[in-house]
Amino acid sequence: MSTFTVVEEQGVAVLTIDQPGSPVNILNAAAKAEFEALLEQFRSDQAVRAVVIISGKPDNFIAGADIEEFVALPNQAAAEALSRDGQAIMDRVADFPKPILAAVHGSCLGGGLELALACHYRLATNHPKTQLGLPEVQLGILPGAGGCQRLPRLIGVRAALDIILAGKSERAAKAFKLGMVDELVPPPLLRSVALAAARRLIESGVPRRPRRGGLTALLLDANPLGRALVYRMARKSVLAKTGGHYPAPLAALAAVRTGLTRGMRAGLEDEHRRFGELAVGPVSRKLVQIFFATTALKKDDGVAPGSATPRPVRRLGVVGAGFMGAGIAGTAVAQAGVEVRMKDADLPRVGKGLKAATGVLDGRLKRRRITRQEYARSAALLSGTADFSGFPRTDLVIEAVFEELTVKRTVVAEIEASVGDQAIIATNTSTIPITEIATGAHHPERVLGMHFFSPVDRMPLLEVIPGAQTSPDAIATAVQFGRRMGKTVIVVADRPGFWVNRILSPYLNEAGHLLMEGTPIEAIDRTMTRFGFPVGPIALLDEVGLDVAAKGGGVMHQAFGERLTPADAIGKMLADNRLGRKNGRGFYRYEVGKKAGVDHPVYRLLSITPSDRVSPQTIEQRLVYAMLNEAAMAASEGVVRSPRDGDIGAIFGIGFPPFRGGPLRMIDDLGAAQVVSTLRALAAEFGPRFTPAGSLVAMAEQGGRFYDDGGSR
Ligand code: T1G
Repeated sequence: MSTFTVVEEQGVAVLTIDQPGSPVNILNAAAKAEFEALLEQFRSDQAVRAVVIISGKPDNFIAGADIEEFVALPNQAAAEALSRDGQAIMDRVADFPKPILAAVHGSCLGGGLELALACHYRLATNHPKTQLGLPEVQLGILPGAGGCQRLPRLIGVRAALDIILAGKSERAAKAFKLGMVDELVPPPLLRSVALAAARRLIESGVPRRPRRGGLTALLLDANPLGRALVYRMARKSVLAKTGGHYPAPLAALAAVRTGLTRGMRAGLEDEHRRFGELAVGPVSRKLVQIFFATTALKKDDGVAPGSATPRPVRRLGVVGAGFMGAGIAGTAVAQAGVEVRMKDADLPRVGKGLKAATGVLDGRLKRRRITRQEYARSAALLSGTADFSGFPRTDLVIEAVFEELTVKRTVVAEIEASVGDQAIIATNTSTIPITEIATGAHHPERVLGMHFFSPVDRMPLLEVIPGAQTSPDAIATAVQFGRRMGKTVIVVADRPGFWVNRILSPYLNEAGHLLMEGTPIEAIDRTMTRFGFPVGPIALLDEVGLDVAAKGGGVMHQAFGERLTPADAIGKMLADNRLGRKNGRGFYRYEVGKKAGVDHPVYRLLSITPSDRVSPQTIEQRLVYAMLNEAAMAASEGVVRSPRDGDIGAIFGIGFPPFRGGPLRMIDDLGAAQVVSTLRALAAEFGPRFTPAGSLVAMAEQGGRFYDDGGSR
């Protein structure tokens, strides 16, 4: 079956790309061969005077090169060749003697955008699903089919680096403004407007594109000295963001620079050489594993396939209009586009909650992620009540009231009394067992946990927690709705701390122990940001809030005993009214809401004299191994359904460094035997809390692993 179909209309060949059996178009070997043959046909066919490339998929133009194909490459030379061949195809398009136009609707990514860039003219629909971008660095590679060369030539080096180095996608309107797209079109008109553009190009050639950006662009983009400054700044910003752990952005920067300094040919050569190096490197391997894991999670409802009928959610109820409730409501209208009814005890509170929920939309409008019309449409979906009116029509209710078992039970009973007999009730909690909350409910099979992370609109993870009696239908409903809210969803067991807080707990405790031994706060946090976490553990405590951390730590200590004994630090901090960032008093100072340096009086408060006695290696080892050990233990208890879920949860929930693949992947990479022997050494020196998990010891003895893929994907 072929990927392309051709229809000729008045001298224009309309080439529709529609890969059979695939939800998206992918430039794999077969598609590329077919495309090249068609190009040769168009070259010699006198009747064809222009070509329009358009997609037959509903919301996708082309998703790029085939990721499956490039992970299977045997070595660097093969990867280099793949990139070189891709470049050659794009060159053929760019040099084609007749105009070729790209008519883009839906995602146009990676090699897909590189193809569009090689075309002589680009049209795109002004639809939110139309996104143009070069996500390659997110896979640990660089745009390897000429993207590092053509994008900067088209839109200027600064705008191009902004996209390439972050692996960003832009909506059509922004892409048009940047000059990536020549014409914006409403979706139903795409084909006819593209045909008209093709005829224009046949008559009068490709129009000259005006240089954009005025004087600044002239100074920075168009002259070598200005560009040298741009490269320097870009490099600095990449290093600040990646801590030097991710080679792809720097390689892409170098390929762009080579091309603009030494010409297109030299640029392409540098580009495919660097692509080859990156594609077989360890970081790309990990990032691709994460891509496949998140893709697989998009199809996993957390129950055995075919065992559940998820309910469609058209109306959501949210009980509790505080910070979490408002975040949930705002994210639900913005992402899922459902009606949301918010309930709290009185109308002033409801009003405040609604305002905070609209805040999510304000943020998106400000960042131009949504248009004014979309803003208005989403805001109109929000309404509030102080008495459960409207709740009989909800399909799912999420409660986000105070973390207190009796309060939550009462609220669940109130919700049950006011909703229809099919509605699912979710409780947002980080510390209370779901089964206990569901006790006393008339329909515990329709009650479950949805643990959102704060701030809800920003944090990408959601833990869904079935109670002892939750039905598969309820689980699948919550998982699917979480995905509609834009979350990556893992289903985890109803054990204290669930997954994320469980593995976080010993790590934060260990940071507390290190601190109480006199390790400076900066030394602890710096060591872990160097390891690759976005923030260090002490700064994280400030973010979470020390009251919240103390409560969570207490629950974990009670559940797991000795091993999870919290350090004294937090109690003393709380006694001094230090709650962290939220009251501007924590381990760090906050000046007008911005984090400043370490708050030195804290040392006196905790009766410590900071010293550099403990080396960064030991700090790292104690913190990381505390987490690895707990992850292994929790995994063996079945807290996560698979190592994949555990690693994705750690990466998306606490920012575990993606290039390390997650804690369970890291254990596989280190080897269970090595992890066990390090833990034993730590236990001998620092105490039994480091005693290796039984499952790890067994794994070490049997030479077992968490993943059976041998680390390849
Ligand atoms: N290669 C292989 N498979 C892909 C793919 C790709 N590029 N893109 C999607 N898929 C599969 C995916 O695994 C899933 O498979 C199915 O398509 C539907 O995807 C030379 C080298 C396009 C926004 O990084 O971001 O070009 O599970 O569930 O939510 O410089 O997929 O059904 O078997 O995610 O509608 C750069 C990656 C490649 C884009 C659609 N491109 N894809 O999202 O569907 S590298 C990317 C996406 C490159 C060049 C370099 C998303 C999507 P299955 P889905 P979706």
